Amino acid sequence: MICTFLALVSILHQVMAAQRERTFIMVKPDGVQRGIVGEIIKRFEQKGFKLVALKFVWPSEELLQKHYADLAGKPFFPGLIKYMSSGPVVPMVWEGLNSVKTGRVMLGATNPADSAPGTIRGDLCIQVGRNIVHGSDSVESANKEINLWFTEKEVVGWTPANEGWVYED
Ligand code: IDP
Ligand code: MG
Repeated sequence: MICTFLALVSILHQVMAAQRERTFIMVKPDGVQRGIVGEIIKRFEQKGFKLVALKFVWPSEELLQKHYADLAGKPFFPGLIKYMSSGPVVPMVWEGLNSVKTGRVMLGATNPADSAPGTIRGDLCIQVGRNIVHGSDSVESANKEINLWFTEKEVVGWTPANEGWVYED
């Protein structure tokens, strides 16, 4: 009986740990130019998510075309690539329980006109074509984006000292 219980607890732990997924968050060129990088990092840090990768790069159009491949047919695509390649960006990987879904909630709606106050876009920007930050929309696209922007070595596994105060198990 106790063994069954312990086995169930162990499975539960594994499921919870598996959900400590990774999401790809990127401060766009307007976020960098406007000096909002620290504010965006602060929100993810204060939430309790764990930073596992970060860099400062001026991305090529080729990389951005791969990143936004799903949107290639959209009328705003050329403008999007021009905007995103207009200056340096800050790609990051954040890890935590449901980080993909929660990350999107923290970003707010794509169009800042529809983003709720309290969200990053809702508080800090105005127009959809200058919405300061990107966040993965699914675990699958997060994995694709992480592999596109980072090498395996650039993503650093570590255990924060406060982990037991962020998660109950
Ligand atoms: P998301 O960034 O919230 O995931 P997507 O639909 O994936 O939104 O669009 C990617 C990016 O393309 C948006 O964040 C925004 O910068 C840009 N974008 C989306 N729709 C429009 C539009 O109607 N006009 C201009 N830019 C747009
Ligand atoms: Mg998207």
